[in-house]
Amino acid sequence: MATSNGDHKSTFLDIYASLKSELLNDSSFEFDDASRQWVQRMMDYNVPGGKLNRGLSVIDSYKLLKGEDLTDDEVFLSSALGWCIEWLQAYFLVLDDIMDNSHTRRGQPCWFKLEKVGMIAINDGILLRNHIPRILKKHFRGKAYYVDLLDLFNEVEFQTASGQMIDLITTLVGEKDLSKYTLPVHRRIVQYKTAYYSFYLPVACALLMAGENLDNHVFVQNVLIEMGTYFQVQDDYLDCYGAPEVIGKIGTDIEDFKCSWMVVQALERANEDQKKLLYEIYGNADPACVAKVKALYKDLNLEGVFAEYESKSYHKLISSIEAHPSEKVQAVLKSFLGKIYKRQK
Ligand code: GPP
Ligand code: MG
Ligand code: MG
Ligand code: MG
Repeated sequence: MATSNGDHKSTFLDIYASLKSELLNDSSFEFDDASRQWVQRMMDYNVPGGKLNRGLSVIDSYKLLKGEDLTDDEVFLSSALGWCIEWLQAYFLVLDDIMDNSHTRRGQPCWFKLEKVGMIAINDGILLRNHIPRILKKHFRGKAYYVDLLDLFNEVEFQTASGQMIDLITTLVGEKDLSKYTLPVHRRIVQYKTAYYSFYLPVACALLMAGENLDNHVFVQNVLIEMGTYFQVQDDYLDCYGAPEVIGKIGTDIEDFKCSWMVVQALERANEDQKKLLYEIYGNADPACVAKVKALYKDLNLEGVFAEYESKSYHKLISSIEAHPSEKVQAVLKSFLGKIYKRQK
């Protein structure tokens, strides 16, 4: 079977160091000590500290598609694409944490929370976003799939920003109305804000490297979107039940009046009194209100509802994957699913 993440991780981290150093010596900008130091610290703080699942998946997926060991050059290129996704994620998270008014991320204060950073974080997010086409230009300009790669990153960024937009306008302060929080609304938000960039993008990068035309892989895209939806449901669940020391962030979905899978499930199961209570207190940042919402989730046994959802989704995904004619593609999809099934962080 496939090489596990662990085998590639140290090489992957070495490649981060080399991409970073290229960016810090970019000839299109005259860095001085202060600006080089700022960008270096900003990248180190925001880019490499996550689980790296998305980035590592490009290498793993490409290896499974190729069916044999990768050359050093292929390891470098698939890792560079993996890092582009981690850069994209860093850019999204820096900005998302401002928009969600979050406290911590990956076990440290959110970047914008640092005293010296504040709203400079917005520009840092823009810089991180600009690093991606610079990495792609330097390492992929001569490849037959270069244009498709640029197009892929542009499409996926657009889809994610659109998902973020519906996440945010659904939550508009002053228009707090729980009656619009339904499963189809939730599904639409998470498909766009999470699934494309977290699941489709890594596999699509590997497919492009393998010389495939993405138009022939709509089935794969659909499976990955299902997987991404399942992943964001886990994220919503962990926002409420995950231990901050483990997930590295403090949940804010209840305070932020988010259209989370949790509240949607609660609304489906609540009796009239419970609904009334939810309408009154959901979105109130007072810790006593947050605690009451969590107690209601407990009364409605959302932990059990989630456990059932998790196992159902897993089995559905496995049977979809097994319907794919290519064993290599099946292996790519199963390996990705294996990385997230029953995740605790
Ligand atoms: C995650 O939602 C969504 C994103 C990180 C996409 C952000 C997109 C932008 C264009 C900024 P979340 O808020 O539930 O994630 P978390 O729980 O990690 O904060
Ligand atoms: Mg958000
Ligand atoms: Mg957030
Ligand atoms: Mg979340």
